[in-house]
Amino acid sequence: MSRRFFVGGNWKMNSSNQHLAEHTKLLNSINADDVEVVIAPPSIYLCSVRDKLDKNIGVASQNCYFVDNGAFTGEISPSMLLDNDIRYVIIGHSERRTIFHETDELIANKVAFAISKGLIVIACIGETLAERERNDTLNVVYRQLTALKEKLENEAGWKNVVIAYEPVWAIGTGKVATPAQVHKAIRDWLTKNVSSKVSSDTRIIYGGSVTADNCKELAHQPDVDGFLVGGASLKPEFVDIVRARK
Ligand code: G2H
Repeated sequence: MSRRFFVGGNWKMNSSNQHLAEHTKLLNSINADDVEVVIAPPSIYLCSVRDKLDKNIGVASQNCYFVDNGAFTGEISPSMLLDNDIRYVIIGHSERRTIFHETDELIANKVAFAISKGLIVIACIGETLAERERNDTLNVVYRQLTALKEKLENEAGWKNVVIAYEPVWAIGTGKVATPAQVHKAIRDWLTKNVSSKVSSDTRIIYGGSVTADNCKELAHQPDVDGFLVGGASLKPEFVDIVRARK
């Protein structure tokens, strides 16, 4: 099956009512039905962005917890997201892993719970600079994937997962990876450890300093099925990134 190109805009802790009013107008003008476009604003803006965007553009939370409700101050649950027609969630972003000390196990629990509730999960993996310099890139990526596999259990669990490979050293630094080799390794890992169907169906997207200038070359690398874009997703150039395959 052919994999639909996927472009996520991860606004991180940025934007404002004024910015999102202007930016959503621009996003609605993109007209790229062959691309799955998903915008992840800070949670306080989720419903406003949902209301302003055309229905063919998805909205993602940048995080969620693995319990439906209860005494978990500051958290948001998958059922609350779905109750508000937010159908996607980013889980395991390196900023959650490094700044907020989220472990592989916590992330895997969150991914599995979100999937079980019906969300589409953008699951982030990737190595730090130190790990890369130790030649540990694939060991780290395989460890993060194995944690997911242990919780997702079967093929069906992977159906609504988009894997975002984001080398930490490339995030917001202007340094861009040449991700084709790692993407191929991830796909081979899926073939060997999950199934060839999951391997051929799963979108593996790249994140880390994607811009209008480098997106075309990246978009045509084998096994790169789209992007998770940070800084550039807040700017007009995001439109060019969505159209990177054109
Ligand atoms: C990686 C990416 C978005 P940026 O975090 O997830 O951010 O494009 O700013 O490197």
